[in-house]
Amino acid sequence: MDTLLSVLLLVSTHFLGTQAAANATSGAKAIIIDTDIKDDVDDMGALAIANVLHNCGLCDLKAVMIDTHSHYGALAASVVNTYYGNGDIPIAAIRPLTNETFFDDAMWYRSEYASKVAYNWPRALESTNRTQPPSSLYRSLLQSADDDSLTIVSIGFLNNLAAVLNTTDGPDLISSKVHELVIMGGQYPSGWEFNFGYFDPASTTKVVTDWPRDVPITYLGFELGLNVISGDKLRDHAPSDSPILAAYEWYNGRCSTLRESWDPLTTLYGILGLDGFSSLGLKSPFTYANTIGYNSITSPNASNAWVNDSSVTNQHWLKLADGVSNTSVAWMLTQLYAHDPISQSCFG
Ligand SMILES: [Ca+2]
Repeated sequence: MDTLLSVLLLVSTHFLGTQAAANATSGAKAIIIDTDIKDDVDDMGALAIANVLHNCGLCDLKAVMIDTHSHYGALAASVVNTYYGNGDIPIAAIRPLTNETFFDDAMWYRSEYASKVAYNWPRALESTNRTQPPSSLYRSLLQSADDDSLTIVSIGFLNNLAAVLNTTDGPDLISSKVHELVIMGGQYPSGWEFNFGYFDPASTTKVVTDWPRDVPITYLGFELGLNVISGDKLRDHAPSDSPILAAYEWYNGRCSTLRESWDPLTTLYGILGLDGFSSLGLKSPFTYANTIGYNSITSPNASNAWVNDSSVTNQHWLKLADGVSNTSVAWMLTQLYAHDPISQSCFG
């Protein structure tokens, strides 16, 4: 993946500080990230990728929506945005806010990072109390967006999007303004997965079932991210003051920065799609695993299964393209996590 980064370096020479304004007028792909940042560290990697590619002019990161209640989530997101010079990007958080921190009662070896990052790095967001609710920020962004212009990347739970769908004109707004919904969730062709079933399976059912059928949806499933282990030797590559590095170290513990890559892969596809790679003269690391059909929820715990219906062609799930290895994609992600924001080019 050195080749990819070299090409991006050549096509992206914007300096930091002026990128938000440049993106707004350049037609860069408008992105909203919807995240449960705090529960897993791969949301930090995903948000780093969104910021790096935003600074490269390859996307226009419009907002970060927090879909869990801990007030540390929005603060950690603000640290990442601020670290990359994008502290002015709006962050919205659901209410009520809590002081909940991560506790690993599943594997019993991972640790809290969001509160530590929040209170040891500069951030533009002083208090999560100052954020607006995601439903109102979604609505204002949808209302002001050009038709077919917004890509929503969901790397957490689907409660925020279900809330938008449940408003009177929400489905029409989504139908006219959203270009694509990209979701990390589910297993393919069938199974149970955390984002779909753990927190709010009813909202998952709402979004998967009732999302306007004229808007494409692309899913990245548990089975894909599970096998891409990124962050290897991150300390050797990232600046020592990187909050991304610190989060990976705190979360993993015992000197490891290795983590599965569900959210970073989803975000990379959400920004570059399939064509974004080919337009750079590169083969996409992703391909669609199906040509027809749609996702369906098959039980109250939000287990899912693909329905092979030839009349539906705008829903897909992702797999790695032929010849693309898990390790090569992981290395690309690791380099993006490690990007130094003071560099005057996008990479290096
Ligand atoms: Ca997540």
